[in-house]
Amino acid sequence: MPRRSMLTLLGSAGLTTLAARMAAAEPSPPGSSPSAPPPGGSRSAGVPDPRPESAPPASWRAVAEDVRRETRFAWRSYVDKAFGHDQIKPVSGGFEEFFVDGHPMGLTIVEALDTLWVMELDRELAQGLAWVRRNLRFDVDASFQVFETNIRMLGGLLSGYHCTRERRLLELAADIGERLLVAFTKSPTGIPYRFVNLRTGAVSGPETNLAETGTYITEFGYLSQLTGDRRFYDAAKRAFQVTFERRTPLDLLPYAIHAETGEFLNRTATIGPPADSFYEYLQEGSTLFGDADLKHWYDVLTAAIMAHQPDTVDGRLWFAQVDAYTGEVVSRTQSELASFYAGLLGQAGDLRHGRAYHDSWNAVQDRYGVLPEGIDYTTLAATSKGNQLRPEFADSAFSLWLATGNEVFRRRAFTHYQQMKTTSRARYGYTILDDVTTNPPTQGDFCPGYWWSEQLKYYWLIFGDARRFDYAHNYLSTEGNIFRGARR
Ligand code: DMJ
Repeated sequence: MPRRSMLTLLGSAGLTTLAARMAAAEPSPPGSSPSAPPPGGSRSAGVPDPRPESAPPASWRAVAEDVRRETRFAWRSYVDKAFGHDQIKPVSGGFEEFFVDGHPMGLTIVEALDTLWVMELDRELAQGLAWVRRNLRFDVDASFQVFETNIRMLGGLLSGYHCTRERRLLELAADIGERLLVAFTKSPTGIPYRFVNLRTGAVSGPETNLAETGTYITEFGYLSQLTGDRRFYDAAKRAFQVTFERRTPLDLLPYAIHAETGEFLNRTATIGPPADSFYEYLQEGSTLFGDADLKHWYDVLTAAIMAHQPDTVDGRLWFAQVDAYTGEVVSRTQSELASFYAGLLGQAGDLRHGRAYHDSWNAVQDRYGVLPEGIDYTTLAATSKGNQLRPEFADSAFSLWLATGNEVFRRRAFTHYQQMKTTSRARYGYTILDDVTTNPPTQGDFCPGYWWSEQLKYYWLIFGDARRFDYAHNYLSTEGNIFRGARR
């Protein structure tokens, strides 16, 4: 947030009222016991001791300034060691490309543009913009993953344009949007292929999934608004409609789908990957563009999710993976990426379940310090022990804080930030962790592009009172890109 993202349309009076309501009525998920066990109450062998939630700092502004300092440190390392390459390797000082081996696209720069702008790191922003003007071209004879290119490159260019009004960013956005659109128009169903050759328009990868077919409407819709060309919005919406119309009799969606036949390729429904941002973009698209169809589709699918997937264990709310035709539970593991869903529920108005689900993930943060990539939620044991420098928990904290004003979410984001500094800081920036269960956690050597677009920005916005951000009216995409809310 997913992930995930965004927005409140509440003014400060609304924030106060909601915060008071939340404080008065601590939510508990359906079927939960009235007194949940303390965090770590059902700890299994080999799992680290729980860590207490951080006390609030003396000055939130000082924390925000610290975030800004760390961003500048990481940016300088990137410029020094890897400028123009997609991603830095912060331990060794090397680099790697994300889209095509041997072909740098400046991914980190594009992802960082609006973050640098909103942090008022204008010198660093100028360096990034100069690189983009001089070097970024999309006439590349190679296959690009449509989903990643959309949320990262198109989204990064659009948010960069929204913040800076730099004309070249919009030209590049329109160019890449046109090249990605082919993945939709060449599909007999309108469900996009997974890959497109940016130069030739050759498409490939018809076996796809919900996240990769339904995470376009906010980038494509914004591009349609800026260019006056409806084709982008219409293509993204059609892919949603075709998928929605094929839902099972339970109103659930299996996550794997074939772009050419429209047939589902499996039976499992999940709110996590590879479905997650499909639901996010239905909700956010409906709000952003006032589209009643999108809202209806979101409501129908969410009602089914809430009827069949909630699973309460030890008083904690989780979302099981279920058979989309029978509702039978098929897995009680949960990806860290699913933690975005707490924020999505909150921004869609279901604060009770949003809070409850965030509480569940907070218990995981208490236990491990840094969330592992995957857990068995019946024991909280790590089923996948790394952490790819993930933003979802902080994203949800930001969304729920915006929606409620409740300080508990800001403190959780503060813990997230402190843990990241303690475990992921390296000589040349911030890196992924290979194992969060060792003491200290084992570092890998890679900084994903989304880190520049997501958690740095969430931290800055939630800890500081950012002058360049409109806290009442805003929109952040699944990649954390700002499409609404820049205060110039
Ligand atoms: C980001 O690229 C986006 O949030 C995407 O929707 C899924 N998650 C990653 C970061 O974990």
